[in-house]
Amino acid sequence: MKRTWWKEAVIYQIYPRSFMDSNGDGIGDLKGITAKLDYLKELGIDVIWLSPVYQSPNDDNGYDISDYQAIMEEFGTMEDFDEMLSEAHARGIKIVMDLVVNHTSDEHRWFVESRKAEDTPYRDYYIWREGKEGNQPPNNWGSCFGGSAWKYDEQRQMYYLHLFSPKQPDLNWDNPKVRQEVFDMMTWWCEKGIDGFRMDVISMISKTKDMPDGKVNGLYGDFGPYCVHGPHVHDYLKEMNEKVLSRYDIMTVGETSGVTVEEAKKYAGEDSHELNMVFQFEHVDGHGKYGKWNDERMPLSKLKEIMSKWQTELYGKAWNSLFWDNHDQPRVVSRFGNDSPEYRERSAKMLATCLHMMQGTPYIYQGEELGMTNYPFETMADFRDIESVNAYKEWCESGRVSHEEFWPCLCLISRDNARTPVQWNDTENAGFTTGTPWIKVNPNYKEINAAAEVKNPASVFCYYQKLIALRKQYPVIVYGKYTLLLPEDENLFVYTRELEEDKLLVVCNFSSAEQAFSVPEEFADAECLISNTEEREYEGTVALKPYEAFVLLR
Ligand code: TEU
Ligand code: CA
Repeated sequence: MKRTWWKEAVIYQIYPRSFMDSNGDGIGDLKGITAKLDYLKELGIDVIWLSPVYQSPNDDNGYDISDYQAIMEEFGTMEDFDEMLSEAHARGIKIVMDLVVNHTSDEHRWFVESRKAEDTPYRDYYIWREGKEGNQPPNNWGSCFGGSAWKYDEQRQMYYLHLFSPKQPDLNWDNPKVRQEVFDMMTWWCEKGIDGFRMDVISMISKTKDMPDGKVNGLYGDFGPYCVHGPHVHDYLKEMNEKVLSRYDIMTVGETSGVTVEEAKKYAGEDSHELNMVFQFEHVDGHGKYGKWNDERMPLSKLKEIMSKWQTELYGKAWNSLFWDNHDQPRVVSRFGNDSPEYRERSAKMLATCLHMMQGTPYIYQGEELGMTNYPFETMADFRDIESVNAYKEWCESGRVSHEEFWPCLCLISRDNARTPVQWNDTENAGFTTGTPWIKVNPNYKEINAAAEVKNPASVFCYYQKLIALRKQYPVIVYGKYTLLLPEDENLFVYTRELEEDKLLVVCNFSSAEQAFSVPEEFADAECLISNTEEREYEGTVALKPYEAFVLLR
């Protein structure tokens, strides 16, 4: 298997709005990121995935872009960006940009032109359709953020497609002019010296020509079969690779919601000439009574089956990305661990061990390295995310589901759990801002903050530091072959990794109870690389403490 820098890297995702505010307006910004580069260097990460910083009206917090080659005013200036980029590079940290090109903002000049009644060069830059009889939209598709996926435009007197908010019109990738505009913009950023792209919902850029009603699921029809992994998605990515990606030493990761292993091999195959890797979502996609708004915990055997499938079926064929958290997901220690005072730290370390010893490139979401938890929402006024606010309207205010039923699901799964400010220290607003934060700081910042953790060798931060250092020291962690043990066990996640004569044993107790585990004979005199409890011998049958994790190397 070819060895490359992006296979050996650890990536850190920054959601700029919530990372660090340098000018007291309560909103994170580029200068705030620059001020924290030494902290990231100390953590040991190699690459920053920067969520969008481009000009945007912030209907979806920057995932609705009105100018791809200008910086959002609230985040600073292009000079601030250039300074951050050079300061990161000076520390050996690469910068990967978030490329959001399935859609633009409705305030982008392309859309302003496209919606004009008279013909303009931009007329076919988006997906316009006539409505049905009686002012009905072209079909029954629902958008990810609630409501119909079509909006009627008075000026052009047609409907346009928006798989997300009405302020996020989908681009028409079948139009070669659109593709060339995107490729030119990507080249412009590569010429500035950035180190790659994370590609937002890139699996949705090719739609079928026919757009029939979808299978009704709740209030609206499903657009999936017509808009996800569409007829030309691989043609367009191969074109992007040929015209841009192949010309730079950059890394790419596609956000491919709904991707299967087979599809992933096409997007990220060693010789597909498309992307380097993709994010799959099987382990975090909720399919509960209210769709993703589901408060049932996934059985460990199911989680192990999903993670192991990706580990074994991509091995040697395509490259895995590894994540628990991002700006769209609840905090992993609250979702898959135990965020009680007694077990928060140990379960956070256990989850980190489980993920970081796997095959693939690991992603750390801002605050995950501190063991930050979900937010204790009290009222709807605590929420900022368009998806959460619209979901409550669509499920509760519509009367379909009672508040008592829906509230726990919303609080557990809301993307706002990941968007509360990073907790830097125990001063007011956790040192994130000297102003009023755009979203409330988690009140547990007094106990959970970076200042306390960087100097405490037993902290979650220092544990992540060790995991990152181990990945750099032992190629078996990056390139070793994965094998799951005890597949049926509902409490223990146990697997091995092998590369030449090195063999790892990774043992994670996902339960709040003590569990017996028999260390395989072949690991009798193995070296313990890391464990989340005090030093002890791992041989014979051991009584694992709640959420105990350890790694042996022989
Ligand atoms: O997310 C797309 C996406 O699939 C998520 O919205 C997902 O459906 C849900 O939020 C979590 O299950 C990308 C970005 O990551 C997200 O922040 C944007 O809101 C969205 O695209 C539109 O750009
Ligand atoms: Ca600011």
